[in-house]
Amino acid sequence: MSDPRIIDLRSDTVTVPSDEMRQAMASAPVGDDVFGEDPTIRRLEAMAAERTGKEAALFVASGTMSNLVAVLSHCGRGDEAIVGSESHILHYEVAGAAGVAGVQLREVQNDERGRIDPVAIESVIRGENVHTPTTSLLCIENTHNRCSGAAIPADDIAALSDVAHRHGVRVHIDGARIFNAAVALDTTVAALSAPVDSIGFCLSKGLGAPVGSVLCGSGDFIARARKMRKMVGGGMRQGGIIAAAGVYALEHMVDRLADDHANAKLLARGLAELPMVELDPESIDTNIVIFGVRGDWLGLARAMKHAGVLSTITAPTRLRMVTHYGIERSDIEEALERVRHAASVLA
Ligand code: TLP
Repeated sequence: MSDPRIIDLRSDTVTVPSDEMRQAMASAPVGDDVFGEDPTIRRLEAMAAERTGKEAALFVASGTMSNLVAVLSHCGRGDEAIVGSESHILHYEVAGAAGVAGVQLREVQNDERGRIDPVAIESVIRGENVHTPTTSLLCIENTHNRCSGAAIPADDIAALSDVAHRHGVRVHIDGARIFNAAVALDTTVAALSAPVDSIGFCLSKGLGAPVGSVLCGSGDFIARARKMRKMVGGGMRQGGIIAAAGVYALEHMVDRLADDHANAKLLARGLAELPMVELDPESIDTNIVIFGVRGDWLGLARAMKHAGVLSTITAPTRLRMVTHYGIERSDIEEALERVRHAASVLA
């Protein structure tokens, strides 16, 4: 290999903090957050509440913890939560809803753009019956990771929330990448969150912070969530050191997400030209590119890795590449060059 630099497109979770972000962390004022005394965490929570248009917010360790604490706070043991068939909660959170919260997940079909039919939601909400669990929560994912990072528009979220609320079911958004959705849809996170009861977003993905997510909702909901976070061991002490990276991320890292989206589009267009690849580049909304591979998909993944281009496998024959902070346009051009070569050797 002439250029040995690894181009890591496995996930936007691989970003490392910039010098400026590290500086902000080093100089952050801190205190004991379990006593409510960490000024930097309080500042981050106030900013997050403001950005999502909610009353209050809670800093948590991860996106997974944000979803788990939301489920614990919205549902009782033996309740049911409705989730999309391709949702992160269903596929990648170690069945925490069942294993920790005692909540059964009921799946409804996501289409390839991550959408859910409101009629399908209505058909699975349980009526009052001695035999059935209580449906207490609907979870929506935005952007939709396993559906190629599709951005779900505010109208779709409102339609789903209307159905749920009509039946007394609360609504949570797994907004791990909600800032990507807002940038792609040219709207605000508050507009996307307005119809729902709670939303969690991640700081540690495209926003480039090393750790952390924030769960947002009403004052009562966040008071409950604060207790649930403590229950799962997520009460932090001088966590302002890491919250400072989140403050920095919200202030400096949101607008640049548009570059990641442009790079993902460039990547998708290049990949789509390869005979082995099945992909409509125009369907890529944000920073996640998922493509089908005709023929030796495992061979292609291995050959790309050997050439220093890292991807992940989302399902047999399907590979994922994610653009992020630290990946420039020139890296995408170089990655495409290497992938073209790897594919031609395989063919
Ligand atoms: N997603 C990760 C992996 O877990 C697959 C990734 O590389 O994309 N919700 C959504 C929609 C996510 O994509 C993720 C992480 C999470 C929640 C969980 O966040 P963390 O990793 O902070 O627990």
